[in-house]
Amino acid sequence: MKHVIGFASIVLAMTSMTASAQTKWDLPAAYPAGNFHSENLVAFANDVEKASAGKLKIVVHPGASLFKAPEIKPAVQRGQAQIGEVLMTNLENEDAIFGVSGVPFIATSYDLSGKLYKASRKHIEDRFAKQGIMLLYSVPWPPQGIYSKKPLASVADMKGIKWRSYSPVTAKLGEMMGATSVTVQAAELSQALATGVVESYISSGSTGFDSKTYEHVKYWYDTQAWLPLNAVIVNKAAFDALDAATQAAVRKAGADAETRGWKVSAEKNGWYLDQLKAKGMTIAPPAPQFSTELRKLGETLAGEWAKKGGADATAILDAYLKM
Ligand code: PCA
Repeated sequence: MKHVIGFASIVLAMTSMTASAQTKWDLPAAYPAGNFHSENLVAFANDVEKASAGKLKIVVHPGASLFKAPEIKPAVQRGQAQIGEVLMTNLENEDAIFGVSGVPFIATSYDLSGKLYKASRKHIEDRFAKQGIMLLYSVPWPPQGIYSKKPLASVADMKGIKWRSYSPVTAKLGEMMGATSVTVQAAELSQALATGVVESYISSGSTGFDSKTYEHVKYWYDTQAWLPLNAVIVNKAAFDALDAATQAAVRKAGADAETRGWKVSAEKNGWYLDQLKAKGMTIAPPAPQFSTELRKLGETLAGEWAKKGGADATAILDAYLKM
């Protein structure tokens, strides 16, 4: 018996030694495992594990399996998750500046989005920092276009349509077009389409593909309205608890993931749209009238955003326009 106890305590001591040698972080994410953002997170986690010689293991939990989209930021802030991926426009009710990449028709290409990100990054970083959060890296979704069951020639065609929103601005846009807006996060979108709760929404080819929107919807209008950014955020206390070499590994892998993510997002955009076409969808530019009307609504929304964002929003837009 004495021998058994002795053996057990040796095993226990060894286990706690391994535990202290390796730190494990959970990384909740809201999008499916096959999505390019999620694949990039896994590549990032692998890079960190390699560069830290196994000292830091980051476990990616895609598909809103650990926390639902709106719960991820609070979870990271409270330290329930050490790191997580969030859609920044979702945070815009908290602070307009977080929503800058979701303002309609300000940055409508990868090139312009990159500039807007450059102009706004410091402002966003400072806001997160005040909440004990570190902004590690950011990657855009492909350009946003409008999915619809029926063909759309003008904003009037949106009247009374059941519109899915994913952020405050997308909800407002739906209402301005006369649609009935309901907020549904990506993880519940397939079901909302299947049950008829949703018949139209604005998003990328990526989310249309992931949610099998093509099973219910025939049209996607390539409005290129904006390219919203996902951000990977870290609990600062958890980061500070790492040794300097591991911190450097996280920063380096984050910077690499950012470069890779922007590239893959742009490359895969075409691939996603091809998949939608292959499934029988019509991918088309918006009719001139529809396009003009949408831009008008966008101007109103951008004006409201600039007002809410105050001096910082003005500083961001000024810097952006000079780039
Ligand atoms: N997909 C996400 C956000 C933007 C996008 O392209 C979604 O529709 O929820």
